[in-house]
Amino acid sequence: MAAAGETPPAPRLQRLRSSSLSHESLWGSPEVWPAREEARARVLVLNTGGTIGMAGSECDGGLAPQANKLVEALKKMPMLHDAEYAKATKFYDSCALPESTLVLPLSKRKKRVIYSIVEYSPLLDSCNMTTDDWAKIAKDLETYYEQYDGFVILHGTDTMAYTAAALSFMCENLGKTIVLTGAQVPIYELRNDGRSNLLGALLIAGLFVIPEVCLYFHHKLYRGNRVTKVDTGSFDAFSSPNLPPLANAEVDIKIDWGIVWRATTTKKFKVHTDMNRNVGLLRIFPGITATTVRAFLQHPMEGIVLETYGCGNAPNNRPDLLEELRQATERNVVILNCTQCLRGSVAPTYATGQDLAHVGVISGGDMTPEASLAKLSYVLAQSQLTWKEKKQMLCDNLRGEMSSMFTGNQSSLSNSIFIKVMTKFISLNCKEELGALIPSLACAAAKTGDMDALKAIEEVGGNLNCEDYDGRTPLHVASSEGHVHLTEYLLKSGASVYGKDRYGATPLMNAIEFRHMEVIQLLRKTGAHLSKEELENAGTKLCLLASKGDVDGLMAWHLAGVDMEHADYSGRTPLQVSLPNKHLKKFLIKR
Ligand code: ASN
Repeated sequence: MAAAGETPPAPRLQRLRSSSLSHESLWGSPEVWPAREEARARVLVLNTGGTIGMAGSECDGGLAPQANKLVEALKKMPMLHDAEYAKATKFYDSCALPESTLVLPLSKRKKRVIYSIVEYSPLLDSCNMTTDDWAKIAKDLETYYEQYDGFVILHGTDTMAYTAAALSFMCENLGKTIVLTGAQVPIYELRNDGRSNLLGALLIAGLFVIPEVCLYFHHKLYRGNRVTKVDTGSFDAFSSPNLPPLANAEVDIKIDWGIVWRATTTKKFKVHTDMNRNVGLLRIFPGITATTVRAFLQHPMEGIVLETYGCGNAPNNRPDLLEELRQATERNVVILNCTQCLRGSVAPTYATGQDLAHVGVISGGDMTPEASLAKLSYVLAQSQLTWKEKKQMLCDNLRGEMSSMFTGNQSSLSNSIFIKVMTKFISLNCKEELGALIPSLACAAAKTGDMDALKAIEEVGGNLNCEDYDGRTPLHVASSEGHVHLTEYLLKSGASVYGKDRYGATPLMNAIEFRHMEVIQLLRKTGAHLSKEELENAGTKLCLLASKGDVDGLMAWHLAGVDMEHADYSGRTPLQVSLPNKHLKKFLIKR
């Protein structure tokens, strides 16, 4: 037995050591294999600037970003870099960007978060950012998407809500976690919020698959397109007035999985970097002149967010104003109505609001002005759409930026009849306990291929991306079983192709293992890919299959995107170790 505090050797490893296969052939080179006993996540940090990395004072020109300083400073902060582990292991071996790679101390979930930092040049105070900077971030996310499990964007707080909202639209079919964060006080100062904000963002991006563009600040994770900066002098600088936080990082990090937004598609991640710049924000105020409104709406303006009073009201005793708005909408200038109030939404309660709708102004529901502007800029850049289609798209809920009551109904677990009946039936005395059964029910349904059961669970608001006790999701199970239609249904219901079970396996690895070719193709189409580590070990697996003449097994790896020329640990390729089998050789040569 291991002594207290000592880690007992994993039984699986022990078994392998005594088997006839050498451990190198199964686990890679000796200096890396001990670390396999703990899971690792790779996070890419894009440092765009902001106060978190600033220095200076009011008397010497004010705070400004400092280049080439952050990585070295982080290396000296034990909570953000485990120097001992870094020295003892080649933890950065399979990182795309090893030069500036750091590692967090082991998390409570027994996972290492390894993170690489890319520093932008120049680093910016976020007030200096433009749509070109959003496009640069989006392109980097696309470039490195397959090489990292999650992403953190360091950003100034002043325009962070705008960037978060813009990126939420620019990132299409997102399947991984993207977290923006920053600080109110530079990380180099004694009392600062940068350290805990960065740590929280890294843990969330590394440990959880929350396929949204999020914003993490002061122990809370928000949906990026729901936030607004509300305080210049508090560490609690952001508010998400119309949606509760996605997660609270207190003693534990508690995710509210029921509200996590998911792309319901079988399309791959891509970014849309073209944003329309002929958009603007116009805040109505008592006495605003028709000349001001006319000037604001003139060519080349294509769309504006009109910030109105209360629940979307503007003066209706001002025919000159209404006439300017009417003429603009007739010229196909889109006018999106948002409230000036921090919380609440546009509603047809008053005549003063209804008269705006009569001149062609569209309701923005409960969207923030930041999200409305970003949505306008994104939608108006969709050159393949007609004006009518663009207007419809503005009313649709694209990324959870507006509440569902403005676009259609969404069921919720807490008020469903299903839950009530089940609660009575199983004699549980609280709904949460039944909610805890959902993962097992959903995985069982996925195992037997019971689409109706899955639909029933979904109808009552059950999360089909839930994890069972082994971290396995219904998609893992359906992929292992080869249920193609069920897999497709789960993907279209928002299931993530990037979930890893406690053994580190993704649905794609499960489908490869059980050779379900159609499922492999479907998962690949949706953006599933092997990690760098899995690809590095693929050579050994391929050689093993080739030496047994297993064409099906090889085909599964091939469909998963693996090159048949991958060599094993000794440098031999599958072709070199394959049996003298004509079909097999032909297969390997053709690929
Ligand atoms: N001016 C800074 C910025 O937005 C404010 C901050 O980051 N706290 O870059």
